[in-house]
Amino acid sequence: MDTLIERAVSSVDPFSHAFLENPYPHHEAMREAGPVVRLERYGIWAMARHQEVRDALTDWQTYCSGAGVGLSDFRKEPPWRPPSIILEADPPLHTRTRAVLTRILSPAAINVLRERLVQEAEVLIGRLLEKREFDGIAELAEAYPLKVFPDSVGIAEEGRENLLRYGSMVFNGFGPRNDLFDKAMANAGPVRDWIMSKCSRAALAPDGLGMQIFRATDSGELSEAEAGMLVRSFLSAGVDTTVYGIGNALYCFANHPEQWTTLRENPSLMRLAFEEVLRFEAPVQTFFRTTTKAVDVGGVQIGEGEKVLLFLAAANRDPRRWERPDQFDVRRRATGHMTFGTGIHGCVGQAVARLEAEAVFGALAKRVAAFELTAEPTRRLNNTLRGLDSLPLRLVPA
Ligand code: OVV
Repeated sequence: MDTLIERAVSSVDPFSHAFLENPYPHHEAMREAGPVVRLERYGIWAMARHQEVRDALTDWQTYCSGAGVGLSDFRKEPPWRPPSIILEADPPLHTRTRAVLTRILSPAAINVLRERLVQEAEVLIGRLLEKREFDGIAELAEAYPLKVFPDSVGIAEEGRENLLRYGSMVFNGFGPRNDLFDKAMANAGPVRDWIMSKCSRAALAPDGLGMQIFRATDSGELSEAEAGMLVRSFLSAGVDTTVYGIGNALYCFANHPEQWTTLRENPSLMRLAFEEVLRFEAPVQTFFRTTTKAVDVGGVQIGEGEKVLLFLAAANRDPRRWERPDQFDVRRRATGHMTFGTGIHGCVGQAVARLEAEAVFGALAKRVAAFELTAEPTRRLNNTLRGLDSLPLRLVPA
């Protein structure tokens, strides 16, 4: 008997400038095309509906990470850097490394950073209020994480600009070898060397998150080399994600002033409001998985060893899951968005991300009535991340 299910095929390039500039119409087309879509340009599969993205993320036995979570299949071509032992790993290795970071980054453990992070946010916002006009990306969305995150890990001050360069390499590195990839990798050697030099025990402050990883070598839970690799994971995943997240939040509040007013009138909405930013303008748009066996997705057969592109940001606006998905609404119950992923690889640093956002937007809510755009924001295109290059702002004091 012939099947009635037609396989959806698309020629779209999800890493093209046109797509990255405005992905949302393409997300809708992919969601409507079917539960899974063949992207013939790269010979891969894509999922854009909330249910399918969630199901794939929670089934690590079928959708593995060990072959890389970018386009490149590590079983077929060498990765551009040694694979991450948490992001690009499966159980049992992943289970052991993840346990260490889950402990160090638990909400209770991270809460001890709160006072210092709030204090730093208040100092920075005070300075920006005096300036009145500034670039919300360079002077706030980048400046804040670049101060508090390496301070928390226990990294020296000198050379911290390499963190953004490395983040660009890592997140563009999940895409194809396109112009964005080549540009990010142009000065890869010195940037990589700087990063790796910060991943040794000797380079880390005694009281930071980095040295806490090395403490897990005492019990034999990790080797010395593995501890260094997990510090590399902190430096890979901990900066750009929060830079783009804080930048996107500023962009949302500048474009939706009534939502900022609602938030200021109801400070208890702060945590939900940041989740809504993550749903609505996801800083991390996509991750790949690789199938370990043939699988049926809504009647479509996917073979073994196939790359599957999961559109977290499209799941976040799936009308099957959300009412008025294209509306930014800080009162909505936005938890359940896919921006932190879910399942065994769900973002292990999410308590740090939320704490940074609460500190920055808590400080802003006390003193800023509105954000005015003084010029059009410009986008910074990236194979994985969505965010801005510049966001010219004027603060209206409360
Ligand atoms: C979640 C994430 C993003 C990028 C890099 C890594 C993790 C890593 O473990 O290196």
